[in-house]
Amino acid sequence: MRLRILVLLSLILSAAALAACNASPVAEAAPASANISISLTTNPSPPKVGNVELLFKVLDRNGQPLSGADFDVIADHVDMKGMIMHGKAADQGNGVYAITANFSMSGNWKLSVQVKKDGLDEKLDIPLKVE
Ligand SMILES: [Cu+2]
Repeated sequence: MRLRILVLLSLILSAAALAACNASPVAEAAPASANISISLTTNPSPPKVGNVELLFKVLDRNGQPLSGADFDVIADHVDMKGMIMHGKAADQGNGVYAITANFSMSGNWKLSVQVKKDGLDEKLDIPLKVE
């Protein structure tokens, strides 16, 4: 009987660990244009005031990872005028671009990203709620 309880307990624990694994990171948004789609994950997730790692995964029109692009990010605090951050996300390979942003305030932010590679030049806006 005692063994059975232990087995049950370990099953519950492993289920909880799996659930936690699946829950993070959460895709915040997946906007798309005719030529690319971008999915955003954040660390921590959901994003909180302070340093937040933003990971953008870019797929081309064929659904293939788009690497080697110039990836520009502007973060604008929508709730206020003139609170803007700007930077370049670094190519991590496999279509992933990373940048760490320091969000000094919670609320509604807008990430305006520009992806340039060869003849491609795409701009997309991604809303981001910071807790
Ligand atoms: Cu602000």
